[in-house]
Amino acid sequence: MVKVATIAGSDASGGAGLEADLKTFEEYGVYGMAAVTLIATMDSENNWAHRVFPIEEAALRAQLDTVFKGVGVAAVKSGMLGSLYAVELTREYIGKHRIAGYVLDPVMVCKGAGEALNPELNSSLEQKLLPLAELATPNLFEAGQLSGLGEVASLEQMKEAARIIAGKGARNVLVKGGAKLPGAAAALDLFFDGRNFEVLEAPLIKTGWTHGAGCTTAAAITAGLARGLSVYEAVATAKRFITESLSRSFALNRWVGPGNPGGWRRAFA
Ligand code: PXL
Repeated sequence: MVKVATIAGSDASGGAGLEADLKTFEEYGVYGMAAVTLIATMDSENNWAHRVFPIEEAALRAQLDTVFKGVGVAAVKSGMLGSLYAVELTREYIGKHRIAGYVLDPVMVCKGAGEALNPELNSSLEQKLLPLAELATPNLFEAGQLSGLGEVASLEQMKEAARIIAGKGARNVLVKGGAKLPGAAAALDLFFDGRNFEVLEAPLIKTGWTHGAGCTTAAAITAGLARGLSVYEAVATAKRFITESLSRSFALNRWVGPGNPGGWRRAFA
């Protein structure tokens, strides 16, 4: 059995975080494990306001021991870490267990939350985790932060950000423009392997229900790597996966709608 793990927050609404990761791993036919870093909750009676409950350090370490010791995970993804000790522990376990297929999803904002979560964590993430990453998967906002460019709003700026982020240690970078690039006629992401750029395009899916798209994409790439795909193949496959997922997204309630990882199965069954 191919085993993969996510180090991520729990999204109680089920669309993002480790819930999205585990659903995605299942679709890829790999065995998913999870070390939860924090629990995010949302208030449906107060504008879907987010609250974050960190998991204490000893509990996170004990989960990482459970996940890594004697298991042989083929690839690992990290998502929302939420604390300096979660960054440190992630570095320690990825390093100690020599995880070659480490996908760093540098989650800094939740859709709907607006503001950056724990901005003071960003430099720690950059210094401690980027150098271990086989792939970093920033969205436009995160690419702007990690690169120091601030705003990233064009393909040229995506390229510049990818180059800078690779220079900080990530072996490969996927800047996820998705539907967010101003004026984009397609969902457009940029892959950089340290030398060459590849632009990945998919049809724009006209939906506001995109919760969890970033988590799902990074989880799909992680599962692809675990199954032996090259980094580029894993990225290109994940692009098709997220497109199917978003084409079957739905309203969970009046505030939020998740993608639907099962869309893949329905499309190709
Ligand atoms: O979509 C980013 C994200 C990641 N991880 C957790 C979240 C969210 C957004 O809600 O709750 C746990």
